[in-house]
Amino acid sequence: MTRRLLLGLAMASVLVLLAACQSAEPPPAPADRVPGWAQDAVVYQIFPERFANGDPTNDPTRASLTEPSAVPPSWAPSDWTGDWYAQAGWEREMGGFYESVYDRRYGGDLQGVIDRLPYLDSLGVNALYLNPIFWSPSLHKYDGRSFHHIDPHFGPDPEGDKALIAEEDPTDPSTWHVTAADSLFFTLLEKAHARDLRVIIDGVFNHTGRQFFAFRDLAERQQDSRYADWYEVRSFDDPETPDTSEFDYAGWWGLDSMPEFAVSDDSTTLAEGPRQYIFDATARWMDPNGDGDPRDGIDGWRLDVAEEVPTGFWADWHAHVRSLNPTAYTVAEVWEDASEFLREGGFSATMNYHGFAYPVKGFLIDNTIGPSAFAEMVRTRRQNYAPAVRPALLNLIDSHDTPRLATMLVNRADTGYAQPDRFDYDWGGVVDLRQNPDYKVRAPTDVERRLQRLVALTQMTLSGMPMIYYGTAAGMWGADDPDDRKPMVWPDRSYAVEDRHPYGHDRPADAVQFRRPLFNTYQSLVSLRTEHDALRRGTTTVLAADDERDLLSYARSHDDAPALITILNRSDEAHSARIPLPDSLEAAYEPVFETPSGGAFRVQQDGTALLLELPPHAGLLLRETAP
Ligand SMILES: [Ca+2]
Ligand SMILES: [Ca+2]
Ligand SMILES: [Ca+2]
Ligand SMILES: [Ca+2]
Repeated sequence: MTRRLLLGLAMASVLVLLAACQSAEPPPAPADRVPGWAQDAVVYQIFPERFANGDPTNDPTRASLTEPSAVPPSWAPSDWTGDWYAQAGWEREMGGFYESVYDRRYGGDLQGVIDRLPYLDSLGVNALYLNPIFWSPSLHKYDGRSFHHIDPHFGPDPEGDKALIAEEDPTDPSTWHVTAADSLFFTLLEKAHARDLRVIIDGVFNHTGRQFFAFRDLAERQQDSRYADWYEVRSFDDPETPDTSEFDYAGWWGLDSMPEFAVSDDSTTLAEGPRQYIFDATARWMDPNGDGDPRDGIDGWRLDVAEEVPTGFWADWHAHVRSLNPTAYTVAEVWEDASEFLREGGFSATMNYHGFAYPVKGFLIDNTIGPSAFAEMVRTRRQNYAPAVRPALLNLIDSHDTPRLATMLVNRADTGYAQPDRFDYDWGGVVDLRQNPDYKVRAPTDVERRLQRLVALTQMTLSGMPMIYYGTAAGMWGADDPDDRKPMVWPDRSYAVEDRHPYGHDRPADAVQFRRPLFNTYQSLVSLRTEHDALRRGTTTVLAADDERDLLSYARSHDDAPALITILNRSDEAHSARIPLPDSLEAAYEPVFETPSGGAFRVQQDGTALLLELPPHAGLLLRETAP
């Protein structure tokens, strides 16, 4: 970022930038950037290495790791059902838990996703977001080695795929093979689409790994490489000094392991080499057979660290994307307000940490803000976006980048934030055990599970596209990366008790198992959302925000569809409440969902008011009855 700012300060660049702005097409209207299906979507996020191992024969090998020589020869794939904090022999040789955990591989793959499509269907979601699936040696694959092939270890023939890929000229798409892994991904798309599940994949276009074909060539041939202008090289190696390498380049966040693509001379887009390559790879996944019909391709992209790539690139890329598929959904990874950026870059939406996850942390998790502040924060942050964008904002609470929801609840704070603006949401100094060894790793209590259900109820009844992180509905817990990437807990497998601690601290022995009642809650809520237009498209009216008693109630209504009313009691006390209904919402209501809780609910109506008795930490959803 700094690098680009500096470049941008050069007068010549400023002039070019101004000229470009004057002649550029205005960004497309929001309605042309947000596909109609987005407002009806409930998304499930899959971290492929940890979701399901459908094919043990393709598991990563020691030789496939980023630096094989850095791990002991006894390295082997890890036990899917073992205690997360227990280290295998090869790991103990490497040192403590956090020294070895990034070299673990569990063997999750695309066959695993295909095998578990019925599970995803049973939860009721209708879209999948897959973390990166392109070839990369790491477990997370944000350091790509190619963008035009699926990771060979996600498919049935890793070594065969690697041999095929070696025959290609990566910059010439006519030489690209369809590998066995590529082909299995196309099968996944076909099977997902047959179930009306859309598929969104991760595009990491800011940087690559060091094994990326262009970077490897550059590292070897230096200024003679045909890829010399693909990266931001600061200095080439001096052959006169054979013992030292002077080769230096820009890396994402200063990391040598993630070299950043160069930008164009006027710094408004990416350099031509990577730009053209990304466009070619984009077309491959959006219309695999190239017949102009995108139905055999993906349905959308999540764009990693989007703000670190020039906005002009995104505007052009979106024109390309929409020419391939006018109903593609694109979601930027931006953690703060992204309204201006989305407009200029042409995105459909952003990951809604700012407008959803932060306020939820403040109110439902930590309870350091009351319902009125929560409602106001959600309303004003949402209003920054164009009306067409609002229902497509990706409302998430946890992801591969944050502690899991259950663990945020276990560690809920009630005071003293280091980052008050975000309620310490995902604040590294707090949620990462390496910086805060007191962050609790235990399973949630019953009260914490009740609070989790309030979060789920809120997520499924507010405006925005809900996204459920894998395992969250199954009851998984875990601190920030790497502990938020444990292998998925499946109902048909049995798991070791989790009783270790990464630093040997005392902790309870926690049974690791699929939590059917919690899954049922998510299932009911997803189904209610799918069933009711008002929850997906409706306007939101706050009916009560009682800071004294921590009660929040809001209605969603849409045309003639039945209205729904959400009521949340975040407090530790039972409360009775009288909630008057405005004229527009006058009707009879019946409960369609209540969170399991320690006490009894009572719902009555007195003319135009709801009379409620609510147990502590309880949530209720009412629906307008047919006249
Ligand atoms: Ca596997
Ligand atoms: Ca040298
Ligand atoms: Ca096609
Ligand atoms: Ca994080």
